[in-house]
This record gives sequence, structure tokens and C-alpha cells, in this order.
Amino acid sequence: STSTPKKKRGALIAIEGLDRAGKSTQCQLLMERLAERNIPAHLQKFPDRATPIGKMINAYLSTSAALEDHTIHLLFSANRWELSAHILQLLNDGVTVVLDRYVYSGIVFSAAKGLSLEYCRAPDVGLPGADVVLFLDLDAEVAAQRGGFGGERYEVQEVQGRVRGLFNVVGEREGEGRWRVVDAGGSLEEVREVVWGVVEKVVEEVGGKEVGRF
Ligand code: DGP
Ligand code: NA
Ligand code: NA
Repeated sequence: STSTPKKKRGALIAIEGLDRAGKSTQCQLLMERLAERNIPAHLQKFPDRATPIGKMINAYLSTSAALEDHTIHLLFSANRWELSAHILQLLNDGVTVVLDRYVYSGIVFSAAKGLSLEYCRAPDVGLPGADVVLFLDLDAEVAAQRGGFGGERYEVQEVQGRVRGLFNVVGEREGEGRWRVVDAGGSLEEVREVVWGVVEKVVEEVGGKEVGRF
């Protein structure tokens, strides 16, 4: 072909799991590894508590504000939408984006309160689709023993147990190609190497493929 080769896009990597599964630590370790390999990368945490919507979410999570279930659900989704154009831009500029939680947390934490899975996924439909989701899987009891949960809403073992079951339901729908279950019960180094083994391939493979949509 005579056209100039298209610049390789970045990969969209979502890290999911229960509270205390080690997501934020693994995101940090992954960012370090990407930097070592000279792969341009950006870390985006959800919820992003810095925006005006994020401040409302923070007030809800810290239990200083009460919000009706559908209302807070839509705010979490709006928080992802308000950052979606930026994420898309980064990906198309060749930057790999690592997400510390994404639409999957969005679905399961609200579904754990009794909202239907169909309702819960609807507002996120159309967001940039993750190329791969690493689900850091941990028994809710083990999670609770890891220095204990903080005092935020949802950080109780019973809720986390329901959330874990729902993550597995949602993961089955996503299929093995996209959804990778990682045993988060191992050491930091063990988990880091499993995560890297998956991410290295995905970053290589996304190549000329367009960014998908959730
Ligand atoms: P973190 O900042 O990662 O500790 O997450 C805050 C809490 O909010 C955590 O318990 C998971 C939950 N959460 C994250 N995203 C969503 C979402 O989109 N919807 C709901 N309902 N909860 C979420
Ligand atoms: Na938390
Ligand atoms: Na975290």
C-alpha cells in the first residue's frame, strides 16, 4: 500500500477486583514495567474523585452523603463518560491506558444492591472497550483479613462476597479472550508477573485494530 503506516494505537487495560485485592499496587507495578520497556502509558483511576462528579461520588463512598441507588449508579457512569474522550485520544496517540477499575466495577457494585445486570450495564454501553480485563480474584474472607477493609461504603465482607460472584457472572459473558482471572492470593511479585505476561501480549497485538466499544 502507498499510504503511510498508521501509528500503532495504545492498549486499553482494565484492572478489576474486590477492595483489598491489590489493584492499585499492581497498577503501579504495571506502570513501572511499561516505563522500563519504553511503552508510553497513562494510569486512570475510577472513580476519579477529582472532578465535580467525582466529588459527589467521594461524598457518597465516605458515607457523608446518601444517594438513591440509580442516582449514584448514573454518577459513576457519568464519571467514566466525562473522561472517555481523553482516554480515546490517548489510545489513538499510541498511549497505553491502564484503568484501576472500569465498567465492570460499575456493573457489579450496583447489581450487588439488587439492580438488574441489564440495567447496570446500559449507561456504560458505548464507552471505549477494554482490550483485556485482568480480574484480580480473591476470596472475600481473605480480602477482609488483609489489614481489614476501610470504613467506606461497600467495604463489608457480605457485600464483597456478592460482588465477587457477580464479577464471575459478568466475566463469563465477556469471554475468555478478554477476561483473565488472576489469582490475587499470591505474592506481589507473582501477581505482577502474571499481569505482565498478559499485558505484554495485548500491547503487541492491538496494533492496527480500532478501539472497541463496550
Ligand atoms: P476505590 O477508590 O477503588 O476504593 O473504589 C471505591 C469504591 O467504589 C469501591 O468499593 C468500589 C466502588 N465502585 C467503583 N466503581 C463503581 C461504580 O461504577 N459503581 C458502583 N456502584 N461502585 C463502584
Ligand atoms: Na476501596
Ligand atoms: Na485500590
